[in-house]
Formats: sequence, structure tokens, C-alpha cells
Amino acid sequence: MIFRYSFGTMIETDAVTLELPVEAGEVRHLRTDAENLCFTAPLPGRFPVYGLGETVRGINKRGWLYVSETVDEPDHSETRHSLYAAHNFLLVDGEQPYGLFFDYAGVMTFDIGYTHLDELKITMTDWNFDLYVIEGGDKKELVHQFRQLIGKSFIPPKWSFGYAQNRWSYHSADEVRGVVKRHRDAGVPLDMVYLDIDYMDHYKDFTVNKEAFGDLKAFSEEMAAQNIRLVPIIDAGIKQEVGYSSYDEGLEKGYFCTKEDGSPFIAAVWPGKATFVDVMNPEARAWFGRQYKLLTDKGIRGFWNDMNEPSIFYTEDRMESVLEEISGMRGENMDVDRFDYFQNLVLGLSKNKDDFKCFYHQYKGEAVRHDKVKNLFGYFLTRGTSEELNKLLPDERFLLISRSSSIGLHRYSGVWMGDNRSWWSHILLNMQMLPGLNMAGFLYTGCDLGGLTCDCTEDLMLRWLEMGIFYPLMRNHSAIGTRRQEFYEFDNVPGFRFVISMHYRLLPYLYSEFMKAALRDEMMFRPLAFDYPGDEHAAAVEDQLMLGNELMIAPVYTQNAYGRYVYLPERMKLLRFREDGTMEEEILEKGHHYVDVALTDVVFFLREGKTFPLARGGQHVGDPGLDELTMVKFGSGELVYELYDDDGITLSGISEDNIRLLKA
Ligand code: MIG
Repeated sequence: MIFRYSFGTMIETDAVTLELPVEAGEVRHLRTDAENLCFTAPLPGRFPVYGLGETVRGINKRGWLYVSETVDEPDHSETRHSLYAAHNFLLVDGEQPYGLFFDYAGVMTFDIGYTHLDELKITMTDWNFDLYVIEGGDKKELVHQFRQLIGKSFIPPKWSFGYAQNRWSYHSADEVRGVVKRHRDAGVPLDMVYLDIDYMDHYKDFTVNKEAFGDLKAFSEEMAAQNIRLVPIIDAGIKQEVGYSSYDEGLEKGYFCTKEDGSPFIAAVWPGKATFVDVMNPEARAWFGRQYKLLTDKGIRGFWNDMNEPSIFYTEDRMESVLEEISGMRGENMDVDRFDYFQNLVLGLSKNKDDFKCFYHQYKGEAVRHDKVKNLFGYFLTRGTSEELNKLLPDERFLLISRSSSIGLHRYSGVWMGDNRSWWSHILLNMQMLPGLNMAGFLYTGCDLGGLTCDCTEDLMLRWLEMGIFYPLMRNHSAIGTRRQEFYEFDNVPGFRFVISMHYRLLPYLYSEFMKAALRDEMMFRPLAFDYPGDEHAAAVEDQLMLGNELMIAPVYTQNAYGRYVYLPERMKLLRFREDGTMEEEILEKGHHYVDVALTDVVFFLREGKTFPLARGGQHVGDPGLDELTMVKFGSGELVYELYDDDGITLSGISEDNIRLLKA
């Protein structure tokens, strides 16, 4: 059962696709305090709270203050309150678990046992929103109801489930050719190379640096002949430059955000001074989306939308006033306070909160200040992209991921988990984000394997890939200035070949579980407690997940560890795949176990009474080796697996009819 409550006049988010009647009475489960713009509820006993999508901290969200405010936050440490996303869905476990969804464009906070250990307090910025309370059934059922409320998840092409290599940046077509060649020569599978900002001409969206990348169409065809797709980045800011058509046209049509006086809002990002599309105006975001034609015409079918929180390096106005103030400080004898002040003048130029209060969108014929709708920026910009790509590519799937998101975007694109670091703790953090993202409808997701910033080591890369092989979006990505982390930069090439190949051996399973989750509004990755309610050990597990209906995963995420403790909520079969091509099977009883995992071992667990397919593997997603399946089983008698397969490309080809029963 879903109960809808409506307060004030909300800014429409289109997050919800079902129109429900508005309830009249008191809000269920929560105490409403309209005067203080908040709701409270007790958090009983040890019951976990789940949800909030892409955030810091654990699977169980209890014990921290989370702020739904989309920010470009490269520090994913436990001190933070906000990241790139605003996913206002919460699942409060208890004797009778319930779900909450705040359909709200503004900034809001979730104090989940932060101020008082046993109290939930949710505070809004204003009183204009819809609240949905979901009841009835277990945790899986509550999520299922929520997912039905918000509509079907985005489905990208099958090739986007392959392995991707990226670095910020590959600077030329030749460099990309080299990357591909190293993979192919070493027999390491690869499906995609992402292009970061340096493929553009001076960081201008929808342009190409022709000197370095030549004819992008010819290059993308050359790559396609080797079964490689190029995936170029698109940034949110459009360079302010007369004669650059995206700028000229957007300005002429009034498609950019403006200042209070109606003049265009100018802030610097990658290309220097830039404008921002007024995403609240459906025409403006469609116009933005139509420009992807320049890339689709070149045969490009994959895109990533970055910097769309939106991120701002500095605004024209603040830069002016800071420079003026600083010039007046020349010759001063600064004490520590004054020096701090001076430093903060400069540091405060970037992503300054006040800057988000000085520009406007057009919404239903009225100017609405950006901070009231900030959480919708990445969502609506990427939605515009997706809707127009659908028109440009009729009945064709495309790969699209966004950095910023709010609920609703899951219908239009996937997300990556932003700028993580080459830290061991981030293997775990990014794994802990998975169930929350799945609850929010984001199934096509993954993190930068090996970590974006900081230096990666060989063992970190291997361990991260051993987790990464389960991600639908499996991308090795690293930032400029960091140690290179393509597999061939390390010593153990056979080890990398083996681990990455395991992803391709698992692909029929991963693709099936992904597609069934999308078609049935279910989660692909679940906390153990969702499958084993009532098991108090399962409820406490933060470093293992259920994957699909057959498997449990438990990655190694600490350095110099050659194994780890694993909790088995029931009897399971441990599967250990070794670099030499062998597979070991061992039945383990319910309970706690220490499991050996050598540096290049791939280990996971199969539930009793279940079977799943394992492919011979291949060099890319279209490789016939992916269709040669053997069944692995745990249990006697005939076991059945629901395999999903389709043409991987068309939209009309997506259907439950593509499920075949495999018997083992
Ligand atoms: O300010 O395009 O999350 O993946 O490599 C950083 C450069 C901008 C952030 C993205 C990251 C990308 C980087 N971008």
C-alpha cells in the first residue's frame, strides 16, 4: 500500500509515474511538525535503516546526518553529508518495516540517529512537497512497490555490460589505439574506451579536437570494427564564446539560466567562462539533447554527462569582488586569522553555496531561484539528453550515465559513483552504495575501478576488479597526474587477464539478473537482510551482498589480506576460480567462516537449490564464447535457471518473453 500526502505547492519533479489520490489524515508512522518544517519518528532497537541511494557510509544508514543536496564532492569520506545525488527514499526496518519517499526538489536533511541515537528526524527547507509512505510486506516488497511508483529503470545496450577502460585523459586517437591494442594483444577483454574532456576542442561540448582525434566518425568506425565503442564525455557548462554555435543558439533562444536582472549567468568550469542550460524549461533541455546528433552522426552510441550538480569553479561576479579585495590586502602584515580569511577568499570561489542562490530558472512562466531546484539539474539535463537520443536513435538503445541524479533519472540513464580514490576503503564504500542505488531504481551503475584520484597499486587494482566483475558498469578509470592503472602498467598480466575474463564468463548471468530486475522492478544487489529477514547476523553484515537470486558476493577489501571472514546466512556452496583456470567447490554450513582468497582468486557463493550459467568467456560482449554455457549447481534433482537474452540493441526487443528456462 502506498499513501500519498501532499503539502503546499510542490515543484514538479516527475519522479513518480503513478498518480495516486492524496490522503487526508495524519501521516502514518511519522510525527508531523509543520511549524519546524520537519518529521520525526522513533528508531526502535537495532533495526537498520536502508536507502538514500548514493551516499557516504554503510548499507545501514543509522548514525549519521545526510543532506540531500547535489554537490561536486570529490571527498567521499565519512565526514561528508552530501554527494552528487539526491535520492530521498528511506526504508525503515522494524516489526513492520515501512518506506518513505519525499518527492521534493529542495535541499533536505535526514538525521538518522545522529542527534539522538533512537530518533529519525527529517527536515525540509520549505513546506512544498509530496510524501509517499509505503507499507505492507517485507523489505523486498516495499522496494518493489516503490519502484512501481517511480517507473521502469533505464536499459542500456548489452555491449555496455562489457569492460571499459578510461583515463582522464587519453589525448589522441593514437593513444586510444594503443590502449585497445594492448588489451587485444594480451587477450584481455574490452568493449569500450571512454573519452574524457581532452577529445573536445577547448572543452567545448559537441566539438572535437580534430588535430588529436582526426575524423571522429572514421575513428569510431575503425574502433567498431574491433568491437570497441567510444564513449565521449559531455560537461554541463557551455563555453561562452561568440561564434560557437551551442553558445550563440542557446543565448539567442533564451535557453540559459539568468541572473536576477535577466542577463545570462556566467560561471567558469572547464572551458573557462560558461553558461548553464535552463533545465527547468523543457524546450531548453530538449535543445541540449538534440546536439548529441553531432556525436550520433559519427556512430557514437555511448555518453557520460559530467559536472551536472552543477559544479562551478568560480562565478564572474565573485571573482571580480575577490580580486578587488585581495588587491587591497597588498602589503598587509597578516596574522593567522587574517591569513585564513585571505586563503578562504580564494578557496571559497569554488562551488560557493551563495553562488547557487544568484541565478534563476524559468518554471511555469516564473523565475525560480536555482537553489530551490538544484537537485533536479543533473536529472533534467540528462533526461533531456536521453529523450532526444531516443528520437535520434529510434528503437535503439544507447549507453548514458550521469554523475548527478535524483529519483526519476533512473528511467533515463545510469549513474557512476563519482570521484572516488585509490583507497582500499572505497572498494567497500562503493559496494555499500549498490543496494541504495538499486532501491532508487538505478540498476546500471558502477564505480571507477582502481579509484579515480590517488595512486593505485597492483594489489588494489586486482582486488577492486574482483569486486568490479559483478558491476553492470565495469570501468577502470583514473585521473590525470595519478599513477597509470591500465592492467598493462602492472606486472601480473595473466592475473589481470583471468580476473577481467571472469566478468565475461559471468555475463550471461549478470545480464539476466539485470534485465529481470529491470523488467520486474526488483533489486539486483541486496543487503543480506532482505533475503534473510529475522537473521540478526545477516542484518549486521555490511560487506557482503546478495547478487541476483542465486549468488552472494563477499569481496576482499583490505590490503595484504589473503582471505576474510564471511557470514553464511544458510548453507552455501563456495566457488573459487583460480588463475590457472580451475574451479573449486566447497559446501559450507550456515555461520561464520574464514575463507582463503589468494590475490588473483575470484570467490563467491551459490545458494542451495540454485543453479546458474557460466560462459566459456570471450574478448568482447559479442564473442560467441559467451553463448557456450555450462551450469553450476548446488543441490540435487533438477534445478532451473531463468536465463534472459535478447538482441542487446533494440528497445522493441526487450521483453519477458526472452526468458528461457535452463535446467541443470
Ligand atoms: O573536475 O573530466 O567525475 O570521471 O575524469 C573533474 C574530468 C571533472 C569529473 C568526473 C571524472 C572525470 C573528470 N571530471
